[in-house]
Amino acid sequence: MKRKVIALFLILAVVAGTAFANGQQEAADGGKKVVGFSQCDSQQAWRWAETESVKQEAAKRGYELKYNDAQAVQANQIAAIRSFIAQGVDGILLAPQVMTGFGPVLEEAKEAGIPVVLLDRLVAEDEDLFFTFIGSDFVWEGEEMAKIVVEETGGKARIAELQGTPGADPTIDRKKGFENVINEYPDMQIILSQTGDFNRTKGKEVMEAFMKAEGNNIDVIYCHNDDMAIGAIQAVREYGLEPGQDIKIYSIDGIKDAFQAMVDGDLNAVVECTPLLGPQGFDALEAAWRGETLPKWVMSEDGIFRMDEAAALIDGRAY
Ligand code: GYE
Repeated sequence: MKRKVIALFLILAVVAGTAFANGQQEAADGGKKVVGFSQCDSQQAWRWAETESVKQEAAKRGYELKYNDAQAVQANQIAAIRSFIAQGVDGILLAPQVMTGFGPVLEEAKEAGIPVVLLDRLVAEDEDLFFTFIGSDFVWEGEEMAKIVVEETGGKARIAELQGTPGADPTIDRKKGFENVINEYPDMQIILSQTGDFNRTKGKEVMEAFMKAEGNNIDVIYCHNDDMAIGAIQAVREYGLEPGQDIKIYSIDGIKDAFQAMVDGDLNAVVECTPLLGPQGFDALEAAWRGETLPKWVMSEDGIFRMDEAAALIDGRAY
């Protein structure tokens, strides 16, 4: 009997000791950090890669991640950010759908003392309302793409353009950058231009309409992202022309499917735009938590890839 009491006492002591030790540790490091990630859309391969990168990095660093997919509706995204604020998260990663309309909710996050890091797209709001923007130089992407098109067409082409989501900075700047270059060449002309919403299905639908209207007059298709290019390739083929040959096709992002399309001879070149922003996103939040400042734009390094390089590189692509 006595021995049982002692044993029970020892067990209780060990349990209590462990609880105390855990409590101390939590107090010392403030507990597990909670981060909200508001993703604007999940209908694109590029965004799956970005979401994976964020999820993996959160797990690696031991943070709890609250994930919300706004399904391409800005109101959903604003509601998600409000809910993150109400839950008292320690930081927010925001991949915004468009540039405008986020001011009020960003004010609310600021008042709550929650740092917001913008991933992959910028907002047209006061710079004090976000900690930093991590993403690519979209004007550069458009310019580099146009230089390749000029080179591969001898500076003479009738171009159909598939634009991204209206009001998003990659759409605005990829158009601007491309036009900066082709405006120097009188025989380079955009004859059709419409949004395909950065989306494979819509890209295909718009391209089908373009083919019906001008099928045999199009020399080049410039797509603001790879997903739309994959849709455009299908539309060109269904129309009875050979993508990559009869009509040259160019796009931005560098997803695996685009590399495969280059290997297959359907896509002529891509300018890269990396979606692997998780590590930098959490580095930025940690800097904010330490009270440091970062430049308002942490620019990604991107590459340029032509059709003939794709076969050697496809296996090494991380997304
Ligand atoms: O190119 C596209 C995505 O904002 C950089 O948006 C991103 C772009 C990317 O939907 O595929």
